[in-house]
Amino acid sequence: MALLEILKYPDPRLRIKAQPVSKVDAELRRMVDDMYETMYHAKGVGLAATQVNIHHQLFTMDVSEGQDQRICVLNPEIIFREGIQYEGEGCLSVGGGAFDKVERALKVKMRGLDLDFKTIELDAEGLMAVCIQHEVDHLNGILFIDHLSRLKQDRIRKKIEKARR
Ligand code: GNR
Ligand code: NI
Repeated sequence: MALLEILKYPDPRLRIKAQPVSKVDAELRRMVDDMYETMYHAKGVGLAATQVNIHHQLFTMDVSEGQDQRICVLNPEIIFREGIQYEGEGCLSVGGGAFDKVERALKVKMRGLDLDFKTIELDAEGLMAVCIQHEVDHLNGILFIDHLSRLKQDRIRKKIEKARR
């Protein structure tokens, strides 16, 4: 296994729209193992392939306390959304200590494929629902800060620029 480099905003590669996965082979399985390792190492609850410069529709997630509930979804689609929640979000690809509330659906139903290329459906709410919406956004080239006001985005951009110098 290997740790992968996580792309950091404003890297333009974070804006690439991911392509559907068409098959599961040894290479993809290895990539998923590396994504889990990278996600756990970075203390993230989710990681989209886009963040590690792989532009295929898949993400890993583990929102459990014990880091023992791995979920990997290929070609995810949110097929149902209900309610609203407004919780603080951060992102492994956005530095500068950026953390802010984003409006999301409270509950979602997601459909996708597992690593055996079988259709799976998952009903989620709370943090898992936030994470799914955040990761599906990544696969479409969208970052959580895109949902914030222009003023807040400018502040985050300035903080990141300062931290770089
Ligand atoms: O680790 C993460 N935590 C988190 C907290 C609140 C809302 C979303 C997230 S996802 C983030 C990891 C990440 O950047 N995934 O793309
Ligand atoms: Ni993220």
